[in-house]
Amino acid sequence: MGFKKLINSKKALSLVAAFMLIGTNVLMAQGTGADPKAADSTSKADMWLGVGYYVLLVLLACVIVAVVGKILRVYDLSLRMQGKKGMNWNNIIGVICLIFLVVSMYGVYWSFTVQGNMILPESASAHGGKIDFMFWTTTVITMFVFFITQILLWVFLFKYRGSDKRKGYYYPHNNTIEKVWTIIPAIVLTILVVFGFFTWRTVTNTDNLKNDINIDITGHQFAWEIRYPGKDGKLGEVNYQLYTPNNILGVNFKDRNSFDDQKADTLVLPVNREIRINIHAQDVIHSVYMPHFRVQMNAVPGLPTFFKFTPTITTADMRNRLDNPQFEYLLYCNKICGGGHYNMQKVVRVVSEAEYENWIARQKPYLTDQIKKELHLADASQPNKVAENRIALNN
Ligand SMILES: [Cu+2]
Repeated sequence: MGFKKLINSKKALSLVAAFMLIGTNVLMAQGTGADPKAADSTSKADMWLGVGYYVLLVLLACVIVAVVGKILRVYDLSLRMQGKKGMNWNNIIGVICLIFLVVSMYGVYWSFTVQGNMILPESASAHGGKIDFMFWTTTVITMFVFFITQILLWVFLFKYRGSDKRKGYYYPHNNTIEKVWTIIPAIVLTILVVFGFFTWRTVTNTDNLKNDINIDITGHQFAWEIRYPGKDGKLGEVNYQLYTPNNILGVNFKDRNSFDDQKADTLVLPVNREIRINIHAQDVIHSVYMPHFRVQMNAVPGLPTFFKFTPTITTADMRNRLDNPQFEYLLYCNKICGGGHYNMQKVVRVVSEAEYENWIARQKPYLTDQIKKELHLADASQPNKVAENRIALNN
């Protein structure tokens, strides 16, 4: 094969693409591996060793299959050389199809029993039941279709495997079959989509916003920042242009509502109260994901989004129900937003109203002494002075 031909060959190109992909991953791993923690870099090295191990395992399996195939081929040729009838490849392929069906069905069973146990516990929010109902309806329908089609496909392949005794029946077209397999999936999918649309509408219906708690959640590479509205229940405005290393959310202190805003490390929520989380992103798209509450909403830079929900089970209650004293609700990032994406996690704690009041009273104000100094604010309780502050220059 000439060099030009090699360059043009699809195989060579896909090999190069695969190597480039692996190379990018290694580079990204090195980027985050700059972390001084030695333990972290050891675990990274272990991870790559693990990946290498599985890649080698797959290659080994391919070699074994190729060798067995060659041995059978040689055996087949030697039979023919002796004037005997060679191996019946049609039967072999037919049986392989049946074996594949059995093995893959066992895989499905394994997946249901082993991974099925990792399924989320009951929903801890008022709307979660609706999402779960949709999830299970879709799962049951798709599983039903999956089993029927897979069994038909592989049994058909076995039953009608190539044979010298019969000839393939030429059957080019049948309008009825075309209609059946187009119209039925179309109806089922339409029902699922319309059903999903109405569920989403009820989940995101914001007409009855009363007495809710407004909380800002801001994503950046690679952490979530949480801001509570303080006693007035109102969050001060944010503007990314006001960002400073101390005022990392770019809170606008010309807005009086921002004076009593508080920052928190944990997202603490009172049970059975409506929560409105306002979602911001400062760099790339992140996604607020709280699976136990069946909540997910993208965090898009420049386009604040929100999600409203009501937690219904306290953390303590859930620990009892799951018989797991370590259990915590978690807030994750659900967009692969860069090398430290896995680290974007916060604990969410659902507590009683009294515990919440007690906790919120102990949270520090967002307006720290450093920010006051930065803004030349001698005393934040004198909002009149704010109009003259330095941030005016930023506008
Ligand atoms: Cu993220």
